[in-house]
Amino acid sequence: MTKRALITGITGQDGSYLAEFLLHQGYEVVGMLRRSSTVNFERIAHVQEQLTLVPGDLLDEVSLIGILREHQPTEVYNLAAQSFVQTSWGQPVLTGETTALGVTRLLDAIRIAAPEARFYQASSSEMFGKVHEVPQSERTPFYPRSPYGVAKVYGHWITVNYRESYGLHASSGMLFNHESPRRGLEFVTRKVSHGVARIVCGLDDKLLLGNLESQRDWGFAGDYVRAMWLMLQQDKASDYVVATGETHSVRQLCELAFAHVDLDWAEHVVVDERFLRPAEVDLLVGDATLARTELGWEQTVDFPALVAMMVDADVELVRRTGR
Ligand code: NDP
Ligand code: GDR
Repeated sequence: MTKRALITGITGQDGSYLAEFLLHQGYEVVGMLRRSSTVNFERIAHVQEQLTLVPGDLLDEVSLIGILREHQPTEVYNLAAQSFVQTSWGQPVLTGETTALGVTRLLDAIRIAAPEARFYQASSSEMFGKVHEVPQSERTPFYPRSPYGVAKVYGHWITVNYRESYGLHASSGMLFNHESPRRGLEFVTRKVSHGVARIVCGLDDKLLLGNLESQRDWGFAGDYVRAMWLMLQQDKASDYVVATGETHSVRQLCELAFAHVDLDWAEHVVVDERFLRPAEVDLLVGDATLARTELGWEQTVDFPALVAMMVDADVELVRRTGR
């Protein structure tokens, strides 16, 4: 049988790594794009010829039903979202429409047009928020701390509900932060690696950041898309935490990233309250025992290697483009 995957959010960080991975596994890959006035294929340009790109939007269920009817995917990966936590305070309703209700629209479209398709929901460690226990596992209760986190809790539970109500093969991956040289520039790891590169190249002297004390469990995006795929290869759909099990502060991230190019972070990083959040998630660290034992998932890139990879890529980018 032809293995055909539909990816929503294919232009995003994870969408591009997942598309590469699935093409390598012999899948036909259909990528859903929302309409924009300019092309934003930067992350998928290198595989674009091998993809089928179709227009659609999580805000429009008709478009989702049409795509599913026409392409009949065997697997659907819902990676599309308003994914930036800070923006979710400024655009809480849009975040809810996309990141929460968008999941229902897609699940319902699957129920109507492709009920045999297996479904992956991109859930998040942000659901644990003000954490009830350390480390966080599949059994840890949720306490989201942002409109984004609240929307992801809804997306998680509607996935569980459609599995239990309609027997869909629907799984939710509770993924902790994962990064790469393709990470959006507004997220802290990339902001730091890109900022370091600009400072090394003499384009900037200071890097303005928010809370340096928050701690995150940071892994490599290329490793995490493999976990998504593994979930859909199981006979039974279920929910899994995916994480490295190590946590580091933003301060430690800065220390490592600046030291990689022989700079002292303290001479360049300035705290700017514009980047502080109305409510913070102080500490995340995941327990991925279930993913390791049931899925056989393993990470291949540790935190120092991830930071080095991102700084090297940004130094090369800034040198090449001059910005
Ligand atoms: P990105 O922000 O890089 O990508 C988000 C994608 O969603 C983009 O392709 C964007 O399209 C698309 N999108 C946004 N709104 C809509 C819409 N209304 N209809 C269709 N597509 C839309 O996110 P990541 O790749 O980092 O993350 C992928 C998913 O995983 C997201 O759901 C995120 O919330 C979740 N997640 C991410 C984690 C991480 O650490 N990266 C951890 C846990 C969960 P466009 O290019 O047009 O903007
Ligand atoms: P996060 O990622 O909110 O965890 O969500 P982000 O990189 O934005 O923030 C991580 C931590 O760094 C602190 N921080 C800053 N963050 C940003 N963006 N910019 C700054 O200048 C800055 N200074 C300090 C933040 O306060 C925070 O504590 C990401 C997203 O990919 C979500 O979609 C995903 O669900 C979660 O990871 C898991």
